[in-house]
Amino acid sequence: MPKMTTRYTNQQLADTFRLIGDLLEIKGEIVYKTLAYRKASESLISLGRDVSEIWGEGKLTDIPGVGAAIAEKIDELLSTGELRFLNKLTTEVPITLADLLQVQGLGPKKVGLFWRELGITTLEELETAARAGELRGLPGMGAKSEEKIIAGIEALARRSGRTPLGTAWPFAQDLLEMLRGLPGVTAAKAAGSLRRMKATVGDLDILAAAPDSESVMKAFVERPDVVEVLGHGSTKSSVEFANGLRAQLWVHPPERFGTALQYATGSKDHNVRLRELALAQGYSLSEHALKRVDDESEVLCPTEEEVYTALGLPWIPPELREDRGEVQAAGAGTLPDLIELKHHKAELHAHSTWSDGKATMREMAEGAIERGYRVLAITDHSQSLGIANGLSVERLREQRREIDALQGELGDAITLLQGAEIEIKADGTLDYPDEVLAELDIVVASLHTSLGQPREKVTQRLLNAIRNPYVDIIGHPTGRLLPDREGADLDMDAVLAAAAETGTALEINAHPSRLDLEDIYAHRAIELGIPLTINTDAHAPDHFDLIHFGIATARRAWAEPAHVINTWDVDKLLSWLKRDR
Ligand code: DGT
Ligand code: CA
Ligand code: ZN
Repeated sequence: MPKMTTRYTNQQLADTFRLIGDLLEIKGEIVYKTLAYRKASESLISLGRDVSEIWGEGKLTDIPGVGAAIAEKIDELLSTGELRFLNKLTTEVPITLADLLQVQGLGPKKVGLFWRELGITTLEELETAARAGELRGLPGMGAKSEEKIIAGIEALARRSGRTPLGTAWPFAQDLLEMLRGLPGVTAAKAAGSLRRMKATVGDLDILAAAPDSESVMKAFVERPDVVEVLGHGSTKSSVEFANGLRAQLWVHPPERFGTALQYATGSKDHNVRLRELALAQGYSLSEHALKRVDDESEVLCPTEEEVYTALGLPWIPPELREDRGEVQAAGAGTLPDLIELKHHKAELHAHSTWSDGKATMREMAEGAIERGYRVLAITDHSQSLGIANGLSVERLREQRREIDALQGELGDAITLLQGAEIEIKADGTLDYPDEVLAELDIVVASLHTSLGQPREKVTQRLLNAIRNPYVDIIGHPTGRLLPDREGADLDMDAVLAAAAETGTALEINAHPSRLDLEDIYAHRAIELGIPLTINTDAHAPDHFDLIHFGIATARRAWAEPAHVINTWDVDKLLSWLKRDR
């Protein structure tokens, strides 16, 4: 019996073959090839026995729909935990294209068409293109089919449990703007996990201050994008929107807005901690007021600051309110002096048309200058990432000449760095040799492929990259994609220990589909003295504006400006990049 190193359920094997079938079809393979994978997938799901058992008996080809080629792949998966065929396939066809097939009415032909013609690889990009009317120019497409796609994507979002902050946040801003425009409303604010800037939110909690709630509630539940009213009261209403998001609105009188906002912001655990503190000082704290326990007199708090002040505390930034020691720190006067957007002065992970970016280096540089950046690193993909038009060594050197020329034209408006986002390959080696890395001003190393490897193997890949003296930054360390795709199964203790030893910076990738490192790991990185870096991974100048999601994540990690290399003076940053290791 072969030695089994990895456990795969029938379902996982079936999913793998289904994925292969999907990707091959998107790629444009002939139908009978893709059918074989689909058939094997279905057969594995309805099989009454464990595939690994049958494998142990050496009888894989007895399974209906499993021929020699598929049996070989099952064998490879079960004995090595990997499938070279799939690894190679995903360097040719982006794995995220499979998500597009979940959209009602979208088949592999259309998905392949969008990908080849417009470079669309994710649901997010598809939605943006559909909303911008960019699909209708393609064969067989029109305004109607764009609408259908948008509706299909929205229906998908309804099914998934939590919503990425990047989707919820702009939508909440829209709700707030509408509420602020209503007569009688003196304030409107987001609360709950959204105000705490968690990477994903369960539902939206919105607060409005108004002396009279009735007309405000009515306007809210009657919004045209509300598909269901789940509750309609005078202090609280909840609704579901067409995009699948649910929201509750609380309306409170202005003189009680502070306690209401404090309560609804949470988190629950933070509130429990605060109520304990209040009780110890002779108060009960509720969403309506602070009340003296002895004579039941109320202390009304129109603002949140007044709630915290009444309890003898400085105001605590919402991002910290997770009961991770913030109430104690506030009491002791040791709250961190959190990083803010204004401190962020350098973008160190950005792409251009040299690889898969949508804008030229000049356009990227101009966008960075407009936003007040002092430094921009162009970090295009390295050679093995074929799907992203990764740069050969020759093209990399050609790009250097262009960057130098551009720098000459731009003068001291901004400092351009030539970098690369190099692949950490499936075997753990880096995608350029050391002597090429040595020519670059900055090196970001990232995992994009074979994220599903077993913990030991995928961790070792990251450790190799961290220990390479030319690697400055580990980009989006776990590779997770929000809301549902988990990142690599990393041994984070080992990763953090290695980064602490080498001083390699770990990235908080600010793109809302990543926010990776997540807050808890970034917090531990700070405790270990590991430099953090926050970058948008911009593929167009607009993407620079996503940086605030990364800053918020850093704030949730208790980051102060000095912890984040993007805030450093240019000289300090440049000398750090040249540090001896
Ligand atoms: P979510 O929506 O799952 O992302 O998480 P949150 O934090 O937005 O929680 P949610 O929507 O259940 O409740 C919103 C806020 O209301 C929460 O942050 C604090 C407050 N809250 C809700 N239930 C309780 C409770 O049982 N006790 C206390 N003290 N506060 C609560
Ligand atoms: Ca919520
Ligand atoms: Zn990137």
